[in-house]
Amino acid sequence: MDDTVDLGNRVLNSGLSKDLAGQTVTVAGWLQDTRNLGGIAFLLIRDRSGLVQVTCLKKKLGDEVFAKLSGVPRESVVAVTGELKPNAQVSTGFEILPTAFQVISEAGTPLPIGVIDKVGVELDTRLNSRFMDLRKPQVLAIFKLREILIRGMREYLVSQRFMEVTTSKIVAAGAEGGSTLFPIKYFEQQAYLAQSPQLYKQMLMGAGLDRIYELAPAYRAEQSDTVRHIAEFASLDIEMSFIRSEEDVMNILEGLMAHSLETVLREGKQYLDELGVEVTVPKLPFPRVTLADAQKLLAEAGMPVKGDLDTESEKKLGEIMLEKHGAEMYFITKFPVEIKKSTFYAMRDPSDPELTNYFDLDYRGEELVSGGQREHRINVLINQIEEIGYNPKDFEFYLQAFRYGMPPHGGFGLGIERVLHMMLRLPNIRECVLFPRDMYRVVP
Ligand code: AMO
Repeated sequence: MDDTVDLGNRVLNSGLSKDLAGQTVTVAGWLQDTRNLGGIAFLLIRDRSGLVQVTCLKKKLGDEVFAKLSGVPRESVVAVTGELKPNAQVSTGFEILPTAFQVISEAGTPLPIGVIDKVGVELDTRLNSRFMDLRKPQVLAIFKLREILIRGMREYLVSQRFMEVTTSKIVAAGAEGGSTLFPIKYFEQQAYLAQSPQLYKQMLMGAGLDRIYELAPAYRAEQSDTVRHIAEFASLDIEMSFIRSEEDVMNILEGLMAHSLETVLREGKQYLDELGVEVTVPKLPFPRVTLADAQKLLAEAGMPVKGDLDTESEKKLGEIMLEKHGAEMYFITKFPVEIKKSTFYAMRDPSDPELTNYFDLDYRGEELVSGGQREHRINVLINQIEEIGYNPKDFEFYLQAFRYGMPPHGGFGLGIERVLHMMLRLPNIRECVLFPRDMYRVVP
């Protein structure tokens, strides 16, 4: 038995099938499990595409080699060359009979967490050893689906002539209120991590870019420890010009959600099955309910709320919308100025100055998106900045873009992890981030 393997010939496990019977193949990956039955041992090798069985016969390999191969610790990285042989008893329909076997990197024991053990492990423990946790197919499935979802979103935005941009995440002023800003020392100045590309998206409308999107991290110093807040999330932001009202923005958002969920269903079935979840593509148009009507519905259901919806009433509204409209996704529109006051850039409803042209998109009771029509008239915008006690001078870099020709525009910010959290019915949003950040976690 050769103990070196030429990795140049390596193929993914998913590239093998019983059609390759009799051929010599090379695979490499993590040794997931070994079943040693005395005269025969089955080694399961996992790569990102799936599992392959390597069958070792003591008679053929000799005692010493057989003992060595069947004694390699679980989760070691190994490479194997051997003959592919059909075998109806193996779930893939074939096995590999090794002619060369190399232990590339031996795993220590015991493992920090098991990869195949069914014992429930706390999320915190899993996150502490995330590299190992990610080896589990059910965990990997979340990130495969994340990638498919994002691909669907990009595809849709490109089809609607949106241009991808990248804006700085180091900023001099917040856009979403001071309480969740992360201050950073930036050379000799005070700066912050961007909570949202808000002000930059709008400046790009002043630059004439017309339709843009950005997918980038956004930072929030969230002081509360909840299952739906993280300190760093992936924000999909869009901004578009020459809109008639927020309805034009909502139409894009509906199309985006329907197309991306369709993509997930079409291309991610195997991963949804791995997680045991079913996803339904939302029908267009999504129901729209004003915040005032949502409050009425909640009062009728015995849960009166004044002002903005809290977590519990959002959840309840999700149940009501499902029951009343059969809708998992719906818009809450016409947020009052009182609630959106800190959103100084929000346009107020021309027919009712108490209301804004702002909306949320909720998915089964959780907010995925906030957006609306922006105020593009500089004088009104300056008034709104002053109304909440900010100094327009601090926003001069932004206001400049409104002085020399700014079209009517609007957009939204969507939390990617929120979509996954609800779509995959996961208990905690942290499951949708490779290396999540929160009040207590900054490693790994
Ligand atoms: P908002 O502050 O509502 O709006 O954020 C938009 C969306 O971002 C997601 N999100 C979060 N996800 C996880 N953890 C968090 N701590 C967190 N905070 C926000 C949510 C939310 O709906 N500038 C506006 C957007 C716009 O008007 O274009 C903004 O940032 O899914």
